Amino acid sequence: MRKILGRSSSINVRKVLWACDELQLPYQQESWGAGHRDPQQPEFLALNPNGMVPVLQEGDFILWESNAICRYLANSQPDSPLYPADARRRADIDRWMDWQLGDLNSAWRYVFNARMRNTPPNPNAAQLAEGERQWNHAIGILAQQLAHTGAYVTGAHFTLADIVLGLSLHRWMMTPLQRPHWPALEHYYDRLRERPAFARYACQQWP
Ligand SMILES: N[C@@H](CCC(=O)N[C@@H](CS)C(=O)NCC(=O)O)C(=O)O
Repeated sequence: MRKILGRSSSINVRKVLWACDELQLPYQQESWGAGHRDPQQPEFLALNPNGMVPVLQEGDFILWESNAICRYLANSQPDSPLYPADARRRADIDRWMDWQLGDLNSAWRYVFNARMRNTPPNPNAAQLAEGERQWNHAIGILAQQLAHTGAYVTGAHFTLADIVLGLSLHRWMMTPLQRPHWPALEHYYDRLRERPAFARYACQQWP
């Protein structure tokens, strides 16, 4: 049986749960990570030396890195609309997924941790302002892309890129900050909210 190790409060675990949901793939979940089982235990480190969630386990096949897991799951179905086989469409989806992990993720850290996790408890005002500028700048790039496609991140269809960026956008929407008004981005967020899976993995409780 496919097993997903990780707590549902983790944005990276929720990417994988949402992908399973869209792909209708059954799984068992074991809650590891902050507030649950400690991923620094040797038993978990043997699966992922980073001590991070999520981890996918299918028999003796082990995979960590949330976006790689999402791709692997989509690949279990030939030519899934979430991750079409065409090389250029795939490269476009990969590009936005890599951008989410490599660029967007580093832009939200200071502001989100300060405002939503109280870490640090007395944040530096200049760092907060700079963090907010960087986060808004990155989301502005997504907004520009959505104004261009008029629908989803890579075009007319919902793909894996919308799962990973949809959760990131939800985090930005839920965090107290000065948000510029970008109509295409707001329409996109409304479109995502119509999906039943969005309500399960990007709800109020989990920014
Ligand atoms: N690049 C990794 C990052 C994983 C990550 O940062 N996981 C966080 C939760 S979102 C974690 O394991 N935190 C430690 C914990 O919960 O104990 C991925 O995308 O899978």
